[in-house]
Amino acid sequence: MRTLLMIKPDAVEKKVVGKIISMVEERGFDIRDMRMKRFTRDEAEKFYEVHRGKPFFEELVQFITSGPVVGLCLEGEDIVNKVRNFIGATDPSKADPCTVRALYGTDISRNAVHASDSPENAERELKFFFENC
Ligand code: FUP
Repeated sequence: MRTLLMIKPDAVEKKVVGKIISMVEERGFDIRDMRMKRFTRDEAEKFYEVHRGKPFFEELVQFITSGPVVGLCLEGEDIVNKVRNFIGATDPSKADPCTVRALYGTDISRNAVHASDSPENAERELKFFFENC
């Protein structure tokens, strides 16, 4: 099973990409592929399609296109759930201590990382970064 972990523009700007990748390795996750890119508005709207129409949609799209992001393809048993637990709750102030969002997130919209929430979404989201992952 595979999942997408995405390091968001706030974390790139804070220069904590290396620290987050170190956490991934220390946790023992296997990195299968990795790439930095910048989303176009069209890609961002498609990536966050499920949130279209919600009050935070426009801010979300603006934020995710505001700078480069780093996508990691992680592979392993039950990896979707494991990585969701590893990143913590959406709101960093509510995330468990020692999770990525608790350590490096700023607020609910600038929360440092994204991780796929199901194996189906993982396959869909990985395509934004990797053609042959
Ligand atoms: P998560 O799966 O934890 O990334 O959270 P959601 O899918 O619920 O939300 C996706 C992104 O929308 C979050 F990372 C940040 C943004 N968001 C807001 O900005 N405000 C909200 O109230 C909820 C989500």
